[in-house]
Amino acid sequence: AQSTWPIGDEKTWKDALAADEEKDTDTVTRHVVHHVSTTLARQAFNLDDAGAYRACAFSVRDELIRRWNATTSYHTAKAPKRAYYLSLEFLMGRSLDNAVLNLGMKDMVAQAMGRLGFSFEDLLDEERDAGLGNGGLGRLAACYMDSSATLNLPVFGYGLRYDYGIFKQLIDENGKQLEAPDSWLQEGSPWEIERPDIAYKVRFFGNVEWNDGKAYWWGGQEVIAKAYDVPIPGWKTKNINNLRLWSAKPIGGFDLQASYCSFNAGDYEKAVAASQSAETITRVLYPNDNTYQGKELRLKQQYFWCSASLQDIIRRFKKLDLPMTSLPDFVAIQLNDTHPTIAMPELQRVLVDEEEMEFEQAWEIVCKVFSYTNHTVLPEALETWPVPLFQSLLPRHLSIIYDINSRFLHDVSQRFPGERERIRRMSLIEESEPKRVRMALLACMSHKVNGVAELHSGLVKSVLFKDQVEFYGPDKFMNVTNGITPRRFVHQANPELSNLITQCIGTEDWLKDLSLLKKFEPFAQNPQVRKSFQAIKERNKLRLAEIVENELGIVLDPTAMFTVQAKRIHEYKRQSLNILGCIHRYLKIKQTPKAERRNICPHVAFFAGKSAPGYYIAKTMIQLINNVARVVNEDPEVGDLFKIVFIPDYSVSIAELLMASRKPAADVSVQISTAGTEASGTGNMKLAVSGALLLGTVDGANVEIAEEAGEEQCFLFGYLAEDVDEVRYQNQFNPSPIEQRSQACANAIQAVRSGMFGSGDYNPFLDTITEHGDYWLVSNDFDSYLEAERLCDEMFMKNHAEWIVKSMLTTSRMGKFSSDRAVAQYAEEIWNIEPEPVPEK
Ligand code: B1N
Repeated sequence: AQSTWPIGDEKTWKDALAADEEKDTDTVTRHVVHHVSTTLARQAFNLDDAGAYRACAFSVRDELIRRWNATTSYHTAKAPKRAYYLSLEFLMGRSLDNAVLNLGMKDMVAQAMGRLGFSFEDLLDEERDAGLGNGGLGRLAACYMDSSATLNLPVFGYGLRYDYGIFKQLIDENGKQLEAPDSWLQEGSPWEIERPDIAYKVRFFGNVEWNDGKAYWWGGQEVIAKAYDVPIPGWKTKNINNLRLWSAKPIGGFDLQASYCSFNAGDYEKAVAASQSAETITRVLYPNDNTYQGKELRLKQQYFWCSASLQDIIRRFKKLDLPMTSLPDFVAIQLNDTHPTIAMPELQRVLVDEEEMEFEQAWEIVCKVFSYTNHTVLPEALETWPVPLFQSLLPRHLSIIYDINSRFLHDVSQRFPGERERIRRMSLIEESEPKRVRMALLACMSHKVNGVAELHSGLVKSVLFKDQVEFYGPDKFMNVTNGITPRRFVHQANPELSNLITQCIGTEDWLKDLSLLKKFEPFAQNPQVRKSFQAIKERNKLRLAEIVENELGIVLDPTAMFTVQAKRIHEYKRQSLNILGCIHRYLKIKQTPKAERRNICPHVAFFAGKSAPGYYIAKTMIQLINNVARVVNEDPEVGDLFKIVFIPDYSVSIAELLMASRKPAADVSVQISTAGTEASGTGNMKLAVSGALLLGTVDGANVEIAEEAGEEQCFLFGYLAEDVDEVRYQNQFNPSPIEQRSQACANAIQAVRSGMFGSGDYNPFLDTITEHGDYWLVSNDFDSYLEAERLCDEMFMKNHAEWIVKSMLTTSRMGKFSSDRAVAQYAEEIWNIEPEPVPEK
């Protein structure tokens, strides 16, 4: 039966809504002016680019919200099974260009802004990045939100609304990294919708009391989680999904009343201090990538976010008026790494303590609802929380974890009688001093565990969770290779290339089915198209060179080979190998007689990336890169043969610029992690779709990129993952002299020690290679790295036509690496959810 209209006159409502739906340049212009004069309270006389950007963004946001409302009410009415993506990081970058492209409004909006006297392209640069993440893990979450919306999948994101995102990186006059706070909300963000109506209480600390076998958790500190919603548009679809970010607020009413009662200066100040302590929870993103730092505030962030998200999920489920046992038919929750693992014991607590369910039955439900993605096998990144910290912050959860553990270990010892060592390894509690909770093993109790590239998933099964595979069986463990959104990283970032592909294959559909890129492959044999492809790359390189000259004062030869290594600075990613290779190249140029120098392939080595503020060796590497750059770039003998550029403050927007960009300028993609350490990498995919050739180790998704592109298109080198342990052991316990491992490496290191690149304190970093067992195999891989570079140079110089063909083949064969493919796989193989497109009326 048709439901009756809930309030007021139906026609009035519907006409008003319909009137807003017609969109053309005139109406967009009117809406923008409306926002200028009302939302901003400004006029043509005092409107600058920043203001015009905001007014424009607000009118685009209006359109997003209209469609978001339609999606929300459709999904609420239909109540399909949904997936919830829990991630502590969402690296969204900028939203305006992405939104107008997805909505199909770009031309209209650009025209409207043009009429009002602004350049739309200039306005795009007014937007601040939403930098609520560190690197690949956070950007992956953002790509998956984009793909879920594009595929019309009912996926809901949950994260934290940090007041401060990833810090801003500055480079001082000594080449060192400095950090400044990223106050991205200073001017407010047009892309979030404040939801004062959606708020939950979250408890910390306190006591657990038992009564009749029932646990009561009470006392401690309570704070409010308040929701902010970020609409997520998909490519050419009416569906708009939601990303809900929580912000911590003090419990106003309660504290205030208490301080009215016994009012004195001391209490009042205490109340204010308590409110500040509440807000501290979502103050700032932890700036570590791939390392664990056991801080109490971080565990508070994790529980705050998981508790609020679960309350929200359960409230939505309860509207269906079904028994709790059917929760897994309506809810799938994906854990993005172990950061949200506390959500598992939290759901158990709700089911047992609040819904009064049997422990065993509740735990079965919990395991069915959750699934877990592992993103790293590096031991230093694995979360293990000290038991005393857990005991004080989350006493009830600790007791639940102990309960689960004793049941679990009982099962293990039944299966493997007498294997005490195995039981010790598999316990959720590490018997260290103090004891620690192993979050990854808890997450493994969920119904599916996946790694993020074939090689990585293999290591997850054979090394990290070997015991767990033996216990649970192999079916629980799987691979979903990462992907990237082609909308942002090709269409938006590299519009000329996007247009060329569309022209050649005669449809834009490849943007939502990236496997269609293979239709571009035959055009690699077409000289006309080859010329256009090369021209696009050259224009992009020229534009990048202009930006580098304007911003950094370094003059580049745009015909030189551009190599790009853009990612967090980390020992395992081996910017060390790259910069020592640069020093080797520099020394070689200096040794080459002038007449022979024209045989050298001109090079520009781009570096970009942040180091965690407390990561001393990584910071030293940044300093070395900058100081080598200074010496090389100022050496007149070198000239155009070699330049080194460190692009400061790497962000999603800079990535768009460097990799696959409005200026996608890389010829060579540098992906040189020690084999077995980079779980997947996603920058490798961004660079490859834009036609950069891979110079890399046999690691992470490099393997699959080479498989797809064909090894002839790649320059692979270095020890294989299966051999790393042995080499490492040799380095540690039976080292040969560094000169024997690589004379070239030893020479480059010697050049640094000699003071050629200034007097920075490089020794602690260099000693990790020469004195302390070279854990990351820099010296062992050095010569094969140089050989791969040599082949790369030779091809670029001597056979550029072939290079272009290889570049086009690479682009054409990257269909696999769309995040649409990845998300569709999660939907089918893990979440068991279906597309729910909002019907056109
Ligand atoms: O996740 C990316 C992968 O492509 C990268 O290879 C991988 O390094 C990255 C703790 C992490 N793994 N672990 C983290 C980030 C923050 C933190 O606090 C760990 N990031 C990755 C996407 O799968």
